[in-house]
Amino acid sequence: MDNQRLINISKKLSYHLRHGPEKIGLKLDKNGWANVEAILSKLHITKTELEECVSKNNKQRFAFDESRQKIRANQGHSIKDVDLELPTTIPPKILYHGTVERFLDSIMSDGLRPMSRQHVHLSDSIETAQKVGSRRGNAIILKVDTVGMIEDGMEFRVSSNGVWLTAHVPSKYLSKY
Ligand code: HQG
Repeated sequence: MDNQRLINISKKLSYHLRHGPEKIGLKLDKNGWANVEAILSKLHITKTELEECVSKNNKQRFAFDESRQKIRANQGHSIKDVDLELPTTIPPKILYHGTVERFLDSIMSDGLRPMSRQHVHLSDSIETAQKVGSRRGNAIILKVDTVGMIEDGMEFRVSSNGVWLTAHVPSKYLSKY
């Protein structure tokens, strides 16, 4: 499959598995799984193409279940009633968030909010935060004091593709990198 087709299918998968399954009449279960056969027929793609999208995806955004009959997005959902049931985990002492200057005033007063997604997305690498921020302009990197957050009872989870997730980062745990 050529790269452009791979990207196109991947974008459709991201959208339907995270945000709008109903737009193609797809059903996700409570843990976010969709039936593979349903995806194939609704997106008009072959099983081989779907497998290639999953294995070659640059961020490993999707995963099959053990039976390989179900597929879900590893993170990034906006659908409220999907629960990936990830266990809480202790993160590295510092995590990073890439954003842009125009959001800073709001972030520094209100903290990092999930906005349209279920969670605030954080990374353990400056490089990844840089890439995430650069999607919107000149990236500004924020450091998150996870030790302080955990002491204060906040929780972290990590998706199977390595994105750190939390509900809210109050601004007192944030500083500019
Ligand atoms: C900002 C992509 C104002 C936040 C990426 C961000 C990531 C606030 C935007 C993943 C705010 C939300 C997630 C506040 C947060 N006031 N702005 N209080 N709190 N923001 O896309 O982290 O390709 O939902 O800084 O690579 O940018 O989809 O989050 O700029 O991993 O797999 O509000 O999405 O991955 O934007 O990106 P997003 P994000 P995928």
